[in-house]
Amino acid sequence: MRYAIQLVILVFVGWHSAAGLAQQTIYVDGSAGDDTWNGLCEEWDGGTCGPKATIQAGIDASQPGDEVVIADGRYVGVGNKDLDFGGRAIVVRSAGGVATRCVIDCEHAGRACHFHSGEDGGAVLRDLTIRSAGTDAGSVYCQGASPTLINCTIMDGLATDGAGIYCDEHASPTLMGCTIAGNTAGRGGGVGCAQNSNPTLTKCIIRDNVGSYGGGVVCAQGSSPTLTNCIIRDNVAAYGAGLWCIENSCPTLMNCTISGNRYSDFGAGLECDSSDPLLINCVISDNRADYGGGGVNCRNASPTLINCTIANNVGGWNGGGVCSRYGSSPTLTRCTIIGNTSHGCGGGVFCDDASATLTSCLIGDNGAAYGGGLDCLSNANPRLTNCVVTGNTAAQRGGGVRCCESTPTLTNCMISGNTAAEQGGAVCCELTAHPVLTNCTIVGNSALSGGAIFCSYDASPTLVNCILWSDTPEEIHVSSGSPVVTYSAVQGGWAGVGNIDADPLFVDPDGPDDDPATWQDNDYRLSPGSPATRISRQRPATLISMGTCESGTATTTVTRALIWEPTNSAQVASAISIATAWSTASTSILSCSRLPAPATTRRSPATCWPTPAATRCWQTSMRTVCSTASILIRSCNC
Ligand SMILES: [Ca+2]
Ligand SMILES: [Ca+2]
Repeated sequence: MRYAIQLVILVFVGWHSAAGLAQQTIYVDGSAGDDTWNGLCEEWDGGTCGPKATIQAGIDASQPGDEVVIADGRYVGVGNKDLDFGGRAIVVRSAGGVATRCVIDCEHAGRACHFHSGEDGGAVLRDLTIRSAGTDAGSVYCQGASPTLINCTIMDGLATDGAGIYCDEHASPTLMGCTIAGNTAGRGGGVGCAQNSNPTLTKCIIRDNVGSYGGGVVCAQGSSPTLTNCIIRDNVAAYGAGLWCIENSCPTLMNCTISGNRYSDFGAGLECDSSDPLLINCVISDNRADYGGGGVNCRNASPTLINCTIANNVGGWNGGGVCSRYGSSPTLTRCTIIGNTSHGCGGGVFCDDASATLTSCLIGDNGAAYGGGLDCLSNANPRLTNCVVTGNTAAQRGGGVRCCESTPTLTNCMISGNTAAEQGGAVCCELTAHPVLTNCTIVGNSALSGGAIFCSYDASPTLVNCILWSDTPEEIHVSSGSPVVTYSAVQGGWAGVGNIDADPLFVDPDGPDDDPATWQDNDYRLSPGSPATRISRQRPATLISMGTCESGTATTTVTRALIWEPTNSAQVASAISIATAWSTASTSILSCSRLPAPATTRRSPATCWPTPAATRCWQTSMRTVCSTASILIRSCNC
């Protein structure tokens, strides 16, 4: 009997919904309408049929499945703001389909819309401009509701939280093709996410917003939005001008550009605090922080970046590109970290009492006072594998890498063409630093002393199977300390088991252009018959190559692009799975990242030996932010 009753109820509900789906169009016309009319006629018929005058009257007259169509114009005042769908699955859109011509202007008193009745994706705002809200939260406020916004512009709003859109209490709205611009809030000038809210933003632009925290986007209290093909630019905040992620919030960004965000103390592009975002195929460029982490700042955080370009960012004191502190451990795979600067430590990457894992990354053309490419300070133990550290500059010590009380591990890395005005052109080791370099080629670096390696204050680097050659004024300079060098080729010689002092016979160390300073074309593979190849037979069996690579052993170039525009969580998971598989493949994996235009330090291609000049365009249907330059790094598996 109970089953039968349930069945009857289901049938009744089904019939009722079906009746509601007989779609009607409710017309709203602010200048020619009247709220006493029924809304069913676009123009008044002289009786009761004519457009409503206010948007709320149109919504109130609608049934689930209806469309409320708004004539172009500017809508202000009661009935045209603080809109409430009342849980209806309806489409509210402009008649003309052009957002700029149909404007809901809140005149800085109230918000445009408050979704708080469990609305789902069937509740739609489309082709509208929402402007000048003045409220506690959100020009559009989604409170435990997940509506859809398509081709809307939200601008000039003022709020305490999430001035553009605020997502709260498990709200997961979908935004497609929206622009959120010029809004101002205490937290989340453009987008605010709190209390496990996971909005999805696709092809959205979040620009010129201002917040004390999170100028563009705030992710807080376990909120993990997904942004695909989005641009987050020119936002301003004291912390996290682009994105501010705190309290275990782990957004996913794919094919996004985070650029030109500024005036942050820390984390101008992306600030991660106890949060682990995932970024794939993203560009983080031209962001400026006053103190640290121009591109990315990590505080007890472990973000993952795959195939990302971190370019031309400025970290005032530390970490122009990436700043890792307070036990953080970011993972960067096939990333390009290029042209970043800081006045203090770590032009490219700065690790302070923290680690980082960099695989198949390029750290090039960065600059700082200490550690032009990478600075490791106070128990910092980053691991670099298959990386190229090249063309970086230190105004004082450690052109490529500086280590202070730290134990970084560099395996199969190329450290070339770095410059320090004082000590340690390639690697400067200070204060009981114990870096471990295995299978590394250190070549063409220069400094006042210790072109390749400089040791002071009881530093004790370990080098195995390395090549140190053509560094000026000498390869190794020990002020105090005890470097241990074995099975290595060192120009000028160095005491140690298996070491040789013989030209390793690089294929073409200055490249086809015969200029050692232009590192892009320099070819540091070993020629057949290189003494470094012969000596390699004496090395421990587990180590198969001296330096980063030998000629004639390179496997077929493999270039793969992760081009993906996921439309659901399963596809996102699949993309992550593929990217992860690539990052662990043992054959030649090339990293290609797009550089934003104009990029002042565009290089192509950069590698430890010539590769086909592959120019690739990444698919972003938002716009062509991609690739007139492609930088390739081949990880060697000689
Ligand atoms: Ca040459
Ligand atoms: Ca050259």
